[in-house]
Amino acid sequence: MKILKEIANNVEKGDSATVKELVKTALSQKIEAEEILNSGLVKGMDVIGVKFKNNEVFIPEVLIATRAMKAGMDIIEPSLTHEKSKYKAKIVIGTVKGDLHDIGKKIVCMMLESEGFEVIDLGIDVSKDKFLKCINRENPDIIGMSALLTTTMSYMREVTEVMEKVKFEKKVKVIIGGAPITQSFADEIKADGYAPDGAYAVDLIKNLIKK
Ligand code: B1M
Repeated sequence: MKILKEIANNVEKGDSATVKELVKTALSQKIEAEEILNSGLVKGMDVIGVKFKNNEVFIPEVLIATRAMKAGMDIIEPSLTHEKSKYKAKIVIGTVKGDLHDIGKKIVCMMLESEGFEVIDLGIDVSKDKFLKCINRENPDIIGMSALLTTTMSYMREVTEVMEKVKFEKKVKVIIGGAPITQSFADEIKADGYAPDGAYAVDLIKNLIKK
């Protein structure tokens, strides 16, 4: 669809104002919010990701594209909220210590909220102490960790290790995700699940809370 391509192109260019307008227009054309997200906004970020990797763009361009992506996400967020589902669970989520990437985590939070889950977003650079304090304070059903760097994914293991006792006492489950994460890494660090994207995270949590 032409408008989705234009959204992707303008995320890539970092033109926040145009992204906002295009997203509003796409919604008024009754294009599903999830489609705008996945085939428009995320597509644009994907292109920036490849260019960043190939040294065709640098951090300033990536930051400007991030801002444009977030501007679009703010517009679609209310449209993603469907009727509250019968699934009730409290989820605490954060990007692990040392890692500042938060776009993917925010998408996951938005998708979970749209399913009626209660989400507490601890933000970025979240230490194991902060996760633990939050478990004791909030009694969540699920802890979700996100990491985008191969250097920070190992911190997830530190969190699952310190959580081993409390996980059992509080009956909390741990899920992980982010570009470098795999199911085998999740198994290795004894996480209860891995989700490659937001939609999968929703299904994974529905299954975990049934158990
Ligand atoms: Co960064 N960065 N970055 N960066 N950055 C990557 C991740 C990189 C792959 C780029 C590259 O080289 N190709 C590379 C990592 C290489 C590696 O570790 N192997 C990289 C690097 C190297 C760096 C710096 C070290 C660069 C530097 O300073 N020299 C630095 C590190 C800073 C730090 O964190 N300490 C850095 C900085 C930045 C910016 C600040 C400029 C910016 C982040 C802005 C922000 O997030 N507010 C940025 C960005 C934007 C990227 C890329 C281009 C895009 C990431 C993104 O938002 N993708 C990225 C390249 C890439 O991934 N292709 C890159 C879109 C998003 C929708 O996808 O985040 O994968 P994603 O989320 C998905 C799934 O992964 C999953 O669902 C999401 C939705 O579908 N998911 C979960 C994510 N979390 C989940 C949690 C779950 C379940 C699913 O359950 C809890």
